[in-house]
Amino acid sequence: MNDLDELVAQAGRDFAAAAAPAALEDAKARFLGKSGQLTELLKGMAALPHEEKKTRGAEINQAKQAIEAALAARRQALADAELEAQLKAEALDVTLPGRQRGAGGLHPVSRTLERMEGIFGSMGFEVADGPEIETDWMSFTALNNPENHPARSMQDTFYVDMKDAEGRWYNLRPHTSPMQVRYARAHAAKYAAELAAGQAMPEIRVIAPGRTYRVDSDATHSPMFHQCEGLWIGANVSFKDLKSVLTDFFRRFFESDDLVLRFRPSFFPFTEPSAEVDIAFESGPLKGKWLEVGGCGQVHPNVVRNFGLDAEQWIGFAFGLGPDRLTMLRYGVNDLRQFYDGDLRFLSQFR
Ligand code: FA5
Repeated sequence: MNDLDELVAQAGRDFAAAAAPAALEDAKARFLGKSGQLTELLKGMAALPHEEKKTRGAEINQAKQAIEAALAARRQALADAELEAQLKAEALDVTLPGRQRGAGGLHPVSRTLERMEGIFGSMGFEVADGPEIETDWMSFTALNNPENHPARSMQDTFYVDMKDAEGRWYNLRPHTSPMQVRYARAHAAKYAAELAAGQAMPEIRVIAPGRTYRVDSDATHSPMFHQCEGLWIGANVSFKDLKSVLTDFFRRFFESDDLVLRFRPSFFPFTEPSAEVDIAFESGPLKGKWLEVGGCGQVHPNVVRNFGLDAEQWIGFAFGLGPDRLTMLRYGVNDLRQFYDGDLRFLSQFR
């Protein structure tokens, strides 16, 4: 074996011994690099006599090609091995059962809201929607709250660091009652025109469900909760009508003709007389305990005037119900904050 054959054989062994691409490149440098063994042989040719140069040059070139071919083959082998290892590591087991895409469902409180809209809709109530950021005037003043009424205090209400053009602070509405004012004011001119044209006395029959906010947090209060406002006002809508609408609503909501409601005398600046409505839990850990589910009453004449309507002509009632609490009662849940914890183990029970 001449020196070149030996060199080619050595390169073959070194390349075979290289277990990773980096080691292979090191081995390549030892033969084909700037000071590699083959490169040195090529450099040494300069000293050879002219005749020898030809044959020796051809031999060295042949050896170089053989080394390059061995290098390319080893590179390919290493790349193939790496790919195979990767494929093995990421292998798909097609015999495994497929991952199911979990079916979503409506949030239990959304179900309650839909149910409420359905029942009130069947009683002829329209559904209105309005802003969650309100002015102090809409949330309080228009609803006959005296300037220093405690309901305006920071303890109840989240204020927003922003004033309207008239310098009134904005707040996250603490109840849906501003919607009474918004809805009535939006339609007052139309009603006045109808009356002026000699048409029959119109009426407002509307509910306004939506999110509300208060600085509150315990088992029956959350800082973000829902209310469903209701307003029925017209020629002579009485407190008796209020009681029968709410009784009918709750009996249908809970699918129970024997449901007992408790109307408790109460105070709201925007209604007179006013009441709070309680319902007892029929199941769950709080069975038999009363839970307040809403406030209601005959709309105060000052509020009717803020609607832009004639308080002598327009008489009726309003209510504000708590859909989160109705959901607690319906499913026997004892802490409404669970509705907003985002725990799918809890929420998926209501799918
Ligand atoms: C009011 O908010 C009045 N605007 C209701 C009203 C409307 C009265 C129209 C008269 C005429 P109250 O603060 O009681 O009233 O709230 C009404 C209902 O909202 C409560 O009965 C309760 O069911 C629910 N509620 C109040 N605060 C929370 C809270 N932090 N978390 C969950 N539900 C609440």
